[in-house]
Amino acid sequence: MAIRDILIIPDKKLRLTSEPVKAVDAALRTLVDDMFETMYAAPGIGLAAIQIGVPLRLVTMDLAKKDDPPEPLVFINPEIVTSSHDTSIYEEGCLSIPEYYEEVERPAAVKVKYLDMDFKPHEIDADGLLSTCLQHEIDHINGVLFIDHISKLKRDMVMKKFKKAAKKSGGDLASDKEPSHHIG
Ligand code: GNR
Ligand code: NI
Repeated sequence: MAIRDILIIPDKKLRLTSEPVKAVDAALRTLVDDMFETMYAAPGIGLAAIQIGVPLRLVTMDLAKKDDPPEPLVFINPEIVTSSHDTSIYEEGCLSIPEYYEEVERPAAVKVKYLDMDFKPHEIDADGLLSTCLQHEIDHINGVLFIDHISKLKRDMVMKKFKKAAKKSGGDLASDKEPSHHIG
């Protein structure tokens, strides 16, 4: 098992449309193990494979309360079948947009079909945090981020901040970094 690096915006890979998982083999099991290790270490309650740079339609999740036993969930090729007309608002965060939190309005309930690790199909009716988290992760596998659901003004501010941070820290040659008198 290994903790993998989580991609941070503005990494372009986060905008890819992920490809369906074709089979559960040893490589996929290792990937799922690594996703759980990475998600628990972060810590986060959900992770899409693309967040560690793998463009597959694969999601891990654990919504167990702190101090309760872990409840690891795997969703392979998840799809929203139906969405409720009524909506709910949750404050969301994303491991690919660290330390930024904003309220997002989404359908309150969704019916989601997916495959399990035996490639057996399931359908679940989700509401509450499970509904929000499934929609957030299914967005990821379609290259969509939660900031796409907030105002353009807020989104532009967040993108600007993370683009600046990426430029300062390693995205560029050392010679391209701003002089030290700009630090602080
Ligand atoms: O850890 C996470 N918390 C969270 C909180 C509210 C709504 C969605 C999430 S998912 C997020 C982890 C993540 O970035 N998954 O893609
Ligand atoms: Ni996320």
